[in-house]
Amino acid sequence: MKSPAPHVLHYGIPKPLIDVGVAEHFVPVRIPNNTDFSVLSDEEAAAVRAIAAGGGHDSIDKQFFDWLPNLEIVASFGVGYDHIDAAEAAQRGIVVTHTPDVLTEDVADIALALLLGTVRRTGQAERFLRAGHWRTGTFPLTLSLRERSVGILGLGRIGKAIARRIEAFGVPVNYCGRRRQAEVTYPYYEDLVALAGAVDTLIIAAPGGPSTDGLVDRAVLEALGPNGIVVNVGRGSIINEAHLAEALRDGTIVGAGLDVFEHEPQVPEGLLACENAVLLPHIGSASHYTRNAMARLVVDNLVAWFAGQDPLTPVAETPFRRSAA
Ligand code: NAP
Ligand code: 8YV
Repeated sequence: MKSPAPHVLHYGIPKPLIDVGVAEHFVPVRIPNNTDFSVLSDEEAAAVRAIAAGGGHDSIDKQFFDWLPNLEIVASFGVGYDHIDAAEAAQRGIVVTHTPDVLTEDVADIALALLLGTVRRTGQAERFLRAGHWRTGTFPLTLSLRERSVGILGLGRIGKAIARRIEAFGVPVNYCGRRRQAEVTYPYYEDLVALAGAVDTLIIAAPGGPSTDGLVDRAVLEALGPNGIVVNVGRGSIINEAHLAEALRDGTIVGAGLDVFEHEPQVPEGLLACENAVLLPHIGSASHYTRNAMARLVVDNLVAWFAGQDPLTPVAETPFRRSAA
């Protein structure tokens, strides 16, 4: 007799393609507003063997794992998984998967859009035109990418895709991370303040979590200097937002382009008040093409796991294999 299809909880901001994939292969389970655990009986919670984590970054942690005693896999929509307690999952033998690579190029594109928007003030120029000011005057001259030098914090998949684009613009690339990478020739800085002192444009593509929390603070911004620009497509928590708003206001640096914020969708008033900040609502991966690929990868990880195959894209903390078992 065929064994019954696993029950899969689709958690987080709903993604229609994940819904379709889960419904095709599994028994879908949902909880209203993502928070009301009590709507599932103990028996229903015990039937859930997987979470398909849709959009958003609500935490998936010990409390969740306790609540779902037969959980085997969390398939997350997104490459960053700082909202998932992967170490705790590993302890319990629960595999966590994410969606690397499929979003890399789109996120790198948005980093460049933020950089150009900040340096050439394209957003302000468009608002100037729409307001009719062009009829009576010209838009003020702006900064330029020429004679700039870039430092990348987090030279991983996305960081390298950004570096390739920056190189094509003829701008030198430097980087900072926890280790020097043998496969690249860009100058390496172990220390972030030293990197910031050597460049005038800092682009952040590192993950969130305790190891990067508040890394970009007043000292880093002061080292960047009055011609300094910060672009962040990593996680909002990496920047001390109060220090950044102050630095933008008092001229410590000249501009910032941000796709991510510490407490999304809240954006600090201090940053909203800065005309020299370009602010986007976390749209790095938000194209139809990329979001569809991410949703497919979420479902494909679940399908592989329940077919007795290795997960396709597990996170480093949970390198569990089916084939080796
Ligand atoms: P990745 O390939 O793992 O790259 C992350 C890089 O960060 C690695 O080179 C790593 O290098 C470095 N890193 C890790 N911890 C660090 C630390 N404590 N200090 C300094 N560097 C550190 O990941 P990815 O695919 O490029 O994604 C990077 C991040 O981008 C994600 O985690 C996510 O937060 C963010 N993201 C944002 C969007 C968006 O829509 N804006 C979309 C996708 C991803 P070392 O290990 O050598 O330090
Ligand atoms: C997603 C992201 O928008 O992949 C990531 O780490 O930040 C984005 O691609 C997000 O994870 C979905 O909410």
